Amino acid sequence: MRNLRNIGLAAGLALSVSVSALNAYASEPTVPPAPTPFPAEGKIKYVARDSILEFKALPEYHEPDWVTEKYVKTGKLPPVKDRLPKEPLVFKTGNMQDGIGVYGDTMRHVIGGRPEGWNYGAGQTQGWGGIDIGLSECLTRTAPLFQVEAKDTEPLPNLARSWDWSSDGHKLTMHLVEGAKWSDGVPFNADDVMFYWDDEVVDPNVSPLNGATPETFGVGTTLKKIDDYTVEWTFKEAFPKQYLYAMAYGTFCPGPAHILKPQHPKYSKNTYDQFKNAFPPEFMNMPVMGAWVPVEYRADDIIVMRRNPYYWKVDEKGNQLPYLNELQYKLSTWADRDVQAVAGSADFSNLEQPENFVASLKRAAEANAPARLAFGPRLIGYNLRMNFSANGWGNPDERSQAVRELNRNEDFRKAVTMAFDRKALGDSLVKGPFTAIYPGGLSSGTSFYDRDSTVYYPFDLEGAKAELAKAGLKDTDGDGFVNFPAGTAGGKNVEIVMLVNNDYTTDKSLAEGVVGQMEKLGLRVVLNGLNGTQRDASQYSGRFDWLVRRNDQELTSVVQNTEQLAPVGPRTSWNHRAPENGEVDLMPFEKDLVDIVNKFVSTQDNDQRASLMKQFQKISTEHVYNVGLTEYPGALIVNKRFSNIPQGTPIFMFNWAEDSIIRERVFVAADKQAKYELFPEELPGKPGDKGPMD
Ligand code: BQZ
Ligand code: CA
Repeated sequence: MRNLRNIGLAAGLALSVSVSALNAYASEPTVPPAPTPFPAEGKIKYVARDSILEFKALPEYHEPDWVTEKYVKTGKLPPVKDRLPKEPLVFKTGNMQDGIGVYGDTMRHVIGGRPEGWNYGAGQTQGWGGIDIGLSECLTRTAPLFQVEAKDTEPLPNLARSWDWSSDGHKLTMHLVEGAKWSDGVPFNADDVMFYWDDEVVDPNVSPLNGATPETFGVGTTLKKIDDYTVEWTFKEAFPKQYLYAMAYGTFCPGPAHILKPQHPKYSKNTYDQFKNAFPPEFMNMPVMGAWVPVEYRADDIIVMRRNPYYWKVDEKGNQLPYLNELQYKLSTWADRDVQAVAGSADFSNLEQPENFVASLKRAAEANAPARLAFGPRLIGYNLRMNFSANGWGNPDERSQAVRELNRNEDFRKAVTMAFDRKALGDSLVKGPFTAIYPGGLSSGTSFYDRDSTVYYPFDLEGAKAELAKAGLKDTDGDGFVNFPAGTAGGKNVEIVMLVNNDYTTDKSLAEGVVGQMEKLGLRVVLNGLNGTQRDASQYSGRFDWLVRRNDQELTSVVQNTEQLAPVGPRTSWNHRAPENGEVDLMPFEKDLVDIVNKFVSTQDNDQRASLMKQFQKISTEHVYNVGLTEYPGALIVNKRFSNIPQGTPIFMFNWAEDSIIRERVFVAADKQAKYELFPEELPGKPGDKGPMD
């Protein structure tokens, strides 16, 4: 009602005041309304960080009987104890909800992405949905930290089993797991780490998937090999413990140097493109450190992965993990993943598209429902992001350049944010208590969120139109859409091209909502809908004016992908990067955001970190760094036959649930095992061979 009163008031006064004074009565910035309480089911059981895992030698080791019979006794594989590190990673039973597991069965995923190839380090996607998460082991691991209190936590050891800081805090010595092997039996060591760092992160011609750049680990940071199992980081700041998060999934997951290096342009006649595409989806048995290896690929149908016989993790009884012999990834759509998971023809889904909430809830509530469905906190959110680069990122044409200049105009951004009826946007996805008014900035579900530091410009179409006029835009030809000023882009209607991920109904629905609501403001927005892979390519190269993008870890956890909060480096922000060989043309408030993020990274004082994030939230929302659209809770759907699914796992926080549930510890009790395995008693073959080992 507040808005109506405002408009009434403003209209009443309009008789006696000029348009310019009208702005004074546009609804004043305020804090977002308290979101409808949404009781996240499955309360998280908080545990101590060191109660999850450790590295140690055990008196004996075990493997599935068929591995011994078919592979070890026939000499095809060495005994399991020779396939494990001296001190493997041991998952502690106390942290396993259903205890020690048994071998057998498969987990059937459905995904909406498609594999470009297996060269993750050169930026190829494998189709998302947990494939790359399952293949890639990274220096540290953070996804399971959802169950550890935020204040006293630190990333878990993984490929890096321990680390020590120098007394002045500028050097970090990292000790790698010793004696672990790639899935083809070749030793893992510091050469793999250094190839990823030197030839995939630092090499400006290579962009790893999930966007790691040298600045992800701090401007000026260096890394060097000390010996086969030791590497040493050198940082400009002292004790920047924050970067241990960047050494987890997404940004530090080394590939097999023995396979990749020979294809890299620095060591071959290949071009960078040939390097990136050297391992197409048909290249089977790509060596991995992950628990499962791709052994079968049928385009638009399925990817099948079989257990890695050299996997370097065990349970406390010495059983080599994983318990599940196989993972399947049916190549379909993201919406189909929800449908199949609740129907029982698939085993797992992150319910993240509100259009599917009601039907999924109904099916999961039935007595014979095959799957459990549990909502978590409101951590799924969407932002409209404007391209702030006015110095060439993405090579804009005259029209696009003019739009970017508008994007950099605060009156224009205020007009846009005030023109959004966020209640209507949320209701267009799903009615009920799920969606909340989200003005942008940090997710309300993260521990760093502070509502009082969040500036919200309430829906006020008249006020928005006044702001648009202040930005110098008028509808000079009376067709309902404002025009560029004469002499800019031919004085034609402002036309904004908005990049959208066509793989999601939700992204498309929100984008259509944006087009409709901007039309009421008098702004013409044109959709550029691409599939996920093409959308990522256009976005990373800056070929967009506006972008509708689902929030990533920097807004849902703050400590993961922190560099993406602001343009702290030339290629770290989602919507503001440097052109080829230039600087990022930061606006004054962006400089403040960069300073805050840099301070956040180099302090471990929890109170200071909390207060820095309040400052970040205030500045970024006040200056409309991004335009929030909506936020809501996701739900985890897992087939009931699986055990060791940690209670209350959020579908997204430090990473997605495919990582957080720790799939290598998940098992199916013997009496519940189904015969879904497609390659029973088969193991991966040699790199490049077709299918499993013959
Ligand atoms: C989860 C996730 C696991 C990427 C992807 C996809 C890409 C983005 C994002 C999500 C999918 C699922 O998200 O939607 O539930 O399974 O894979 O990686 O949206 O297009 O580029 O950031 O994670
Ligand atoms: Ca016009």
